[in-house]
Amino acid sequence: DSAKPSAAFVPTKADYEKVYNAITDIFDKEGYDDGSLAPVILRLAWHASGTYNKEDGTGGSNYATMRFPNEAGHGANAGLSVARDALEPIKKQFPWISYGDLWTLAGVAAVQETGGPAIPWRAGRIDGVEAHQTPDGRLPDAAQGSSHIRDIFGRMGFNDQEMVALIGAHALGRCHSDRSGYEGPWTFSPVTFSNEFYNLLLNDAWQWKKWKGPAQYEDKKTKSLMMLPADMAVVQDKEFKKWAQTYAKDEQKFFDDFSKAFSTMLELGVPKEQWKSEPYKVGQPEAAAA
Ligand code: CCH
Repeated sequence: DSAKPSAAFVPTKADYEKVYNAITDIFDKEGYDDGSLAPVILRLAWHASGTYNKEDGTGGSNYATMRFPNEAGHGANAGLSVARDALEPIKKQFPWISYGDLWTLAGVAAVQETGGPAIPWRAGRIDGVEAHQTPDGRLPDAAQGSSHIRDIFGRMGFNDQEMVALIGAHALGRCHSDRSGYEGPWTFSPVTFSNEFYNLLLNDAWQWKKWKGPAQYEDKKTKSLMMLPADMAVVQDKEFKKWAQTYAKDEQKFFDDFSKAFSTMLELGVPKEQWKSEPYKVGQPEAAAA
């Protein structure tokens, strides 16, 4: 029985399918934001992985150190307790899965169930200890521009194209004034994964929002959408802009590139010998049939 922990229990792909299905069952939540927990859960998977430093191998998704108060309290992680708490009953239901595997698999589900590409994923992360936590400041600061984005994502090992593809995840979800200080969604359909982020960034007129909060942009036409200064860098920087234009024109190319980069991101910091298999696709029709 997959629900019972035991030293002898070796989960198979079918067991991860069960976890995946339990995760997708909690996404719909009437009255919360735009009706889905998928965006905030995707953000948890990214913040759990994006602390990686390729120079010394610290950080990344391996140890799920956001469970500890210090890292949970980093400014960038404000509000992510919503996602961690929502996943806790699933950890109870499947105690054999590590937090790192659970959170990253939940990120995969968030992308796939909102209409995004299949994200290859594999198991093998282990729960670490408090000493594995990384210092504050490893995640991007939304108030900054392209050189900061290159520093932060370059430290994880990503190139320009991958950075631009990854930030396209802002098609999903919204900013919360009581979490980051920023406010509002990036697109008109914040629970649908699409290339809309690039289309809006390139084709809408944007102006600074006049308000007491941190400097952010609003669309001139409806004033209901937002962009962060770091988002705007994606069209202000010539090299970044080329990729934004590519992804605005070709959603399939965005999906392909996002899938590769995000799959890589979810594996950052995990030693090779820990992986239990080659990456596979969970929650896809072919997987269900297998
Ligand atoms: Fe992001 N993001 N993100 N982001 N993000 C925020 C929300 C989401 C930056 C800043 C912010 C990625 C890259 C960046 C999501 C996915 C990704 C917020 C609002 C800020 C600020 C938080 C709040 O108030 O709740 C910056 C800066 C960068 C890069 O420079 C990447 C990469 C990903 C995923 C691959 C998602 C999803 C959200 C919505 C969360 C929600 O609760 O709706």
